[in-house]
Amino acid sequence: TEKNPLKAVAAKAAEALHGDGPADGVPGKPGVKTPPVEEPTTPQEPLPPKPDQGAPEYVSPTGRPTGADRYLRAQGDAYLTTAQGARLPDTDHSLKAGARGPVLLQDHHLREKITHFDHERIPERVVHARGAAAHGVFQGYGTAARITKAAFLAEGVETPVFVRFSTVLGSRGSADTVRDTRGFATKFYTSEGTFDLVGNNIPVFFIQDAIKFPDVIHAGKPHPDREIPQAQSAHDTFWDFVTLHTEATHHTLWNMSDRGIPRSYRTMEGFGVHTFRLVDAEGGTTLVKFHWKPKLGVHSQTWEEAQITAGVDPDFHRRDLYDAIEAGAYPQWELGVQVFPDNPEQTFEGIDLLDSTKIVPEELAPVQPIGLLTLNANPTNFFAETEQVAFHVGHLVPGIDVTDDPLLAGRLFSYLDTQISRLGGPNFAQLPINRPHAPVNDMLRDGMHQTAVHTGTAPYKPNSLDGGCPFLAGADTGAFIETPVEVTQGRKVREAPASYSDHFSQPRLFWLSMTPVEREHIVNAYTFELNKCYEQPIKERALQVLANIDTELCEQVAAGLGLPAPQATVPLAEPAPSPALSQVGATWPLDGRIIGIVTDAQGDLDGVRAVREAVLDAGMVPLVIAPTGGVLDAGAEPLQAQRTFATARSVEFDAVLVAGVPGPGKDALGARDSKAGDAGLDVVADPRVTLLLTEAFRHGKAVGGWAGADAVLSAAGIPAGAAGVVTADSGPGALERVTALLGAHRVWERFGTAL
Ligand code: HDD
Repeated sequence: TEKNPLKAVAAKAAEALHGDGPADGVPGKPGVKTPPVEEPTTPQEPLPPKPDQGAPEYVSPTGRPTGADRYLRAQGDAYLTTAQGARLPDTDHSLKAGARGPVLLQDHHLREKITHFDHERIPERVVHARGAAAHGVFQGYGTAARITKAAFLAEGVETPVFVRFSTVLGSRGSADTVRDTRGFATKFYTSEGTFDLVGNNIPVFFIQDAIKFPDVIHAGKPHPDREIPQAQSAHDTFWDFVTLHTEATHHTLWNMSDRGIPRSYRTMEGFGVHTFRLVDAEGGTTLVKFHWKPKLGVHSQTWEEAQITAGVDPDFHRRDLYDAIEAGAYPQWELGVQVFPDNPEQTFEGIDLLDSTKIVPEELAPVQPIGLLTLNANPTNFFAETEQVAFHVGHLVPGIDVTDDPLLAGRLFSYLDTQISRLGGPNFAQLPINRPHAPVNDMLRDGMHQTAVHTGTAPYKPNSLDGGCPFLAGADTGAFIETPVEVTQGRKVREAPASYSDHFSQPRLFWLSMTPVEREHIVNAYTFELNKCYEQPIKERALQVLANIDTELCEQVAAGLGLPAPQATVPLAEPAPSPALSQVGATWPLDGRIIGIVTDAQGDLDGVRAVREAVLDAGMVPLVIAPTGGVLDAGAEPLQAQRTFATARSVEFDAVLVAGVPGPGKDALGARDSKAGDAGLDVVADPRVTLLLTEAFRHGKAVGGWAGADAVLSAAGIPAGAAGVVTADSGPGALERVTALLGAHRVWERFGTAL
């Protein structure tokens, strides 16, 4: 009896074809005929043809149609082709010997498609792998013309730029809001060649000499045996290194401060870190440190907020930058310089300008604005632009030169070197994002990924065949000429200058410049990170480092670790604090701030509409949070929910307002309760609303509402009359009060040791 149904089908098919049953023997054997196979699976009606897919209207995250042709078509022509331009009839099925048969090696389209896919990824950056970028424009104020001949810094000159922000330690797919340093790299496509300012959001670095870079990065990256933790400094190898190598103390302290968890790329300062040498038209030189000052102020998340965000929206900073630019809230920074005389010692007020672990307090050398950066366009393609952009501290233009900072010297080697393996060869400058806007006329030839078709026969100098072309430029024809600084002849040594051994006075300056709430955050950060370490000696060593910064800091962290606080082993200096280092105390513009408005169908929807309009008018972003998605209220102007109780989380909002109920004199809680049945969900009782409000409250955010919203707030356990809790009769009234609070970024009074 025949057990295998396939054989039965085959036999039947063969009988139908040949009428004499299947041939005996093995198919494929010479002389043995293989009968065609009848389709053995259950026949199906073919699926109905798909309707034509019209491109949807693009709606921004704020719920507003943008009208933008943002979805540029991926393909430029009507017909799909191979990479060689042959039109294709099908890209969904491999070429097979029969519908159920083997795939044929002959299928050139299959092989091309899969092979290309197999090679779509390039190695991620060895550091700063995770990033986001934007295009923009830089406008020189002309104020630097006195000290540099750099053309792009002249008055009114507009230069296209591309800026990439990044974290340092995490892989490409890691979360944005981890505690880490942020990169702030700017490519200026100037008329005299490309200038890259490759800085960070922290003005000092972990190490003084580039030869230590592999050490600090190996210590910070995940443990090599199990590759954890991802994008974190809270682990033994990191703290092992930074407590043994105490020149890292200053940078580590900045990391443990709120600077390590920025609210947004748009609210970060940037620093060139090293001292650079500017050269004027007469060859005169000045030493400077570059600063980027964000127009929106310097703001951070709280630590709990950052942790929640890493889970609920790991792309928080990337999304924030993209959305802001798309919404037209273009972020801006002023470029400024601290200016120092170029003296032979290269020190200023006793501070070694060649030591990248030291700042010069702004109170000693004010930051003088020299130009304005505006980011106004998102990348079109992440890979082509953000991933392939190649920065290099050696991309300099006439008027900007380097100093002998040993950290900078190693970087001058490293950046070019890394691009060669990351971008697959020496021709990465030909990639569109890396192409200079100044004319290029080099004699570099061939190599991997050469895309230029060079003409001529004489890519060498001197030559006679090209009439000696190209010629060499001089100072008067725009050449980049290294500044002929004196170099003191010394012995070859592996040593650092004496001042490089001061590892604690500037960390102390930073600590003393912090407000109480910022100090509390620092204590909490050290306590968290060190409690994540397993090794007791590392914790003890870390406490010794802290004792050398400040007794109170050390004692508070020691208490959190359950360890005794050691005494300082160095004299504790008493530097004058630098208020410029603090993030607390001023009032900042509100552009792009996000206001969550909680409501349900029973809420005062006209009030919600009015608040939305007022928020937009103030350059902020309103997001309506409702029990479900969809239209809350049709009306002439439909009110749409942008977030639901399930998708909204407090971390997204800078302030949260609860809509009141319509009509005068109603008890909100009662009104809402009585209608709870109709609406299905009820704002008052919903635990997700309670979570939203309590988190916003705990993170020092302004919360409030109008016309009865106090019942919702009190149901969430938020005490009426607490600092930064505002209610008013109308939506716009409540918004006005919230807006007044937002200028200070957070309701700082609300923080206490319990938060
Ligand atoms: Fe670096 C990338 C900033 C020291 C070696 N660095 C990189 C990026 C930034 C910085 C922002 C990302 C650029 C991008 O978005 O593509 N790095 C700094 C700052 C430093 C610093 C502010 C100290 C003041 N770096 C530093 C040292 C070395 C490197 C001492 C090596 C000796 N950095 C690199 C690198 C990277 C890089 C390996 C990785 C990817 C890349 O260059 O293009 O070459």
